[in-house]
Amino acid sequence: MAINNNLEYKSKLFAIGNPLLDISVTEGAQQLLEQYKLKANDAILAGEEHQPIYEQVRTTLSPLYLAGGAGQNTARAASYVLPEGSVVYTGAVGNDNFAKTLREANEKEGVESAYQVVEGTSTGACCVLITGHDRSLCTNLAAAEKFTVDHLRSAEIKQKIEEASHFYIGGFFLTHGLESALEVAKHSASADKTLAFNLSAPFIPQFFKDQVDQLIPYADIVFGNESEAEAYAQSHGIADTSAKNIAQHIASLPKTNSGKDRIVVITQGAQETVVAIGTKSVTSYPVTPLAKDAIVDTNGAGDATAGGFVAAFVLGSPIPECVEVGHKLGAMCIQQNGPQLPYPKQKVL
Ligand code: 26A
Repeated sequence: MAINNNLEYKSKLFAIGNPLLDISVTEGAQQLLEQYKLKANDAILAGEEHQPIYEQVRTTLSPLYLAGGAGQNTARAASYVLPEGSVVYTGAVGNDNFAKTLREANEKEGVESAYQVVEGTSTGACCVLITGHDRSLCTNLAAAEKFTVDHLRSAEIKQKIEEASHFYIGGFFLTHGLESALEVAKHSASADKTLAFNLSAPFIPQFFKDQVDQLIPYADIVFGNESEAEAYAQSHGIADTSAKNIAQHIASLPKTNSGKDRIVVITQGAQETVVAIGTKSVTSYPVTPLAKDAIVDTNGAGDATAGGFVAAFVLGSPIPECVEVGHKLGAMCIQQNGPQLPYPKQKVL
């Protein structure tokens, strides 16, 4: 492993996103998909028509309540690899039991919860419907979308941002938090730090294209999966929608901090992961397939993969090793219920 050149920073990774509690259903999921007209493999913001689903799941089924929120899952995964005290995560929560569960999960994984607590609101929730290897995510952001840039400007959080060497922003956060995302992004670029960004879901590059386009110039690392990359290509009029072409396209977009190439990582489930580095290279990395019956559920797999990659990157690992650690955490995650990693901890680096 290469030696980290960011030792002067106290906390290595500062992540920001929507803290959510996942309410995960397997038995009865197919019926709910049909009833609420949800796609088997998708992530959406809940509309009016989806609101009864949470109460229905809670009162008629036996869901699992698990820590979620895509950026928070990535923060916990990165912390699984990094030394104690390396990861801080922020986002907005209510003052309730859901937030308590999230804090406990972060604590178990060594992530510092630097939440903005919005009194009088409920912590956000994501209904997760598991059917086979697909997962459908239907989210009520609630407190999460009340996050304000003032929180980042408070003395306490400002200091944590100063102390960090790397930043991670979930694309989902751009549904409401562009101002805050740009605040962190501009700090990262001007201090020559590293910002990682995740496209998060097809609807982000599709419906929040302007926000994505405003953030990407500051991004040193961009993550996405094949359907998010395709949605990006469609909203940007890119005819060749292959993962390689889209990775190369995003990697070569203008960059505020022009001193280092942008790295774009496109995962494709069990198919090879594509990594483009600036205009220099595009490389495919095969994924070691898991036996079908070893897969419990795929919720959080992409987040864990991004977390593994980022953690190895923070530690100064070369790109192939970052990909390998990402793949290992992704594989470990899909063998658990929801966005969780196995304990006792397994060595991955
Ligand atoms: C704005 N939306 C829709 C969301 C999310 C989200 N995290 C942040 N914002 N919708 C689903 N998730 C989370 O994604 C994880 C899987 O990648 C879920 O909580 C789930 O844990």
